[in-house]
Amino acid sequence: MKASLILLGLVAFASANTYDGFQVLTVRPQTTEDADLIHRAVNNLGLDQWTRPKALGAPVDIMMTDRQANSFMNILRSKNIPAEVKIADIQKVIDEQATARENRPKSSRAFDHTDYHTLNEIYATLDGLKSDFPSLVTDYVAGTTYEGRDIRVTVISSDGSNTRDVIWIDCGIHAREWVSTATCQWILDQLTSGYGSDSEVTALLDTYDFHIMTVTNPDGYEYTWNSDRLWRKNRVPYGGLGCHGTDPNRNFDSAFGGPGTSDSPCSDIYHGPSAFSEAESSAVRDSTVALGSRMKMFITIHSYSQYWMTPYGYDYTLPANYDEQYRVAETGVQALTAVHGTQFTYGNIADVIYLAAGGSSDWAYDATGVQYAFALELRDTGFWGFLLPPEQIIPTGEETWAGLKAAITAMQ
Ligand code: 0X9
Ligand code: ZN
Repeated sequence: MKASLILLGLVAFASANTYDGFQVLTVRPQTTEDADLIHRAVNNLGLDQWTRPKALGAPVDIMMTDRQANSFMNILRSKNIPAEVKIADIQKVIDEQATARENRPKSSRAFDHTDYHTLNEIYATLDGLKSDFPSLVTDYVAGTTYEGRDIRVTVISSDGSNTRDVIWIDCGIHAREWVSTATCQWILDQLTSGYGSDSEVTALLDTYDFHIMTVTNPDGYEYTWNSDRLWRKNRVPYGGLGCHGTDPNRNFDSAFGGPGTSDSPCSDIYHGPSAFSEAESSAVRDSTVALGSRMKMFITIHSYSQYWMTPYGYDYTLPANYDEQYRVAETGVQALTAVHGTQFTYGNIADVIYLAAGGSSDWAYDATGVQYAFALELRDTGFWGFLLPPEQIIPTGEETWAGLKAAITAMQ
């Protein structure tokens, strides 16, 4: 008995990914040769590139071991490519945040925006919303994941007629982007607590229904809590190589398999065996297609880098109504910045970050006819990256919600 318990403990420990001896470097390639060199190093060493901006001089954040960083730094120095250590000890940050979480007093409020929450806690809060606001909140299951979890959509509607125009918001399609999931919870809280008391929210909910997918990738999210804090994809085993996961945001039928995707199941940007092979992308497709012409805005929320992006990501062409989408994005960003001074860059995906095919917002714009399809990257610009401290959940929620309200109101 004891021996098997010990064994179980060992197995559990062995399966938890540790980031001991890992750091994040920021590199600023100055020339296309510099960018090529970085690209080759990332590919050859199989490094986890946290950001992939295409502009020369923009910070590229890359996670690697201390040993890799030493030799990489030597090469960069010899080529005069600016680089610095951004997060010196990743495991230390993960451990400190976990300890702080254990010691933080638990809130008695249904929504507790002072911390991130497990999948079970989030789903319990969503259940509670239905009983607390029976005339405002319903939900549906949009799909079931490989590991058997529900992918849920919460519907906030003040008339329940299912005929009003709809704002679609999904969060957490990438598991490690915790502030995205937290921001959907913030938005749900504002909508439900504000209806009838906050005039802006009331006006919005007298015009629109909101369909909110708070945890788009629940298997991945659960995995970031139990095994690997920095997991990005879903958890489907592929390729017989012991690798798991498709990037659901490369799996939409939108230039599937094109630039900025990988056909290796071991890659963080693996596009999957075929378009919509995955439960997460299929759930977004099925829910939004079912809304038909009711859907007026499609918003998918990621982190990090502080961008507000319009299509396209699969190539450099611009959508037919680019000027209009740009105007609304700009209005949103101005309102967002007005709250805490947070700067956002805005424009089409391919120019703001990089080419990436198979993404949800490109698909939504091309396939559903929605005229406003935005992909947001929330805080920060890399000081904490995916490990954004919980103290920043509320300010992030405040500014993002202000930006979204302004954008929705600015739509024509
Ligand atoms: O690469 C992505 O999927 C997103 N960035 S992230 O760092 N959060 O992974 C950007 C998505 C942009 N949308 C499309 N490429 N369609
Ligand atoms: Zn993402």
